[in-house]
Amino acid sequence: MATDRNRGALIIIEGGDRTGKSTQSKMLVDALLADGKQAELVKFPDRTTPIGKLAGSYLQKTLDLEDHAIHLIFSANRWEKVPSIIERLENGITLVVDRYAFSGVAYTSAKRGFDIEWCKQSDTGIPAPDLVIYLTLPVDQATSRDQYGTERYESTQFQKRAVENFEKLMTKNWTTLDASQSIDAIHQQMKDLTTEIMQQVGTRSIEKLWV
Ligand code: Z5A
Ligand code: MG
Repeated sequence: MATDRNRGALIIIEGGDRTGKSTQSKMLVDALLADGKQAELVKFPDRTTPIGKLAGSYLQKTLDLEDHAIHLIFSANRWEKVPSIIERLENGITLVVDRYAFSGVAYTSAKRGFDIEWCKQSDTGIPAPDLVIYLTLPVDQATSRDQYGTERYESTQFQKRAVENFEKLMTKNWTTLDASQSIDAIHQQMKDLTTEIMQQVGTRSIEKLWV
């Protein structure tokens, strides 16, 4: 990486189901672009690649996979994007990522017989975020939002266990936002947080997650 050039920031948007991650990720990228910043949206699972198509079929319940195998598929879907993530960050592009390894760990470890440390291993070494914005909403409110309920994992008990697991993964570069606020209010807070981090990353090297 050229040391005299500012890199982009790696901003992760996480949270339980229907907390507004996709709505906010898109709004954030649009706002950064409107301000003349370089920014792109990344989404996991990326259901467009051959690996991501397996994850998509699993979520839509048209494909059954053993629980360890699907965990590794979600991780592989991130690893296949690592070269392009690093390249874009080094080229000064800020990436707003809608779900990342934290979802991978939180959802798999909500299954019986999985511990968090095992779940973290397959994503260990992918680019570490500069900021994680974690959206919180009581699961009962999330389940009443539009489009809830047909994919795998969309049950209240499973979601509650996943949310507990997210909370075990929090570190100091996480910021929690109340997802029951209005879409615009959340957006403004996310934009302020992101702008501040973009100014801070400078030429700092990209770290590796959980290393
Ligand atoms: N999964 C996994 O197991 N392992 C992994 O490694 C990864 C994922 C990466 C699908 O993910 C599943 O994959 C997910 C985790 C698992 N399982 N579950 N459960 P996905 O990201 O593809 O899921 P999705 O279909 O995009 O749903 P989502 O991400 O949960 O929703 P969202 O993006 O958070 O919410 P939204 O689409 O922006 O908004 C939902 C609705 O709420 C919509 O009608 C909005 O207009 C409305 N909304 C949004 N914000 C607000 C506010 N502030 N107020 C009121 N209404 C709002
Ligand atoms: Mg979404």
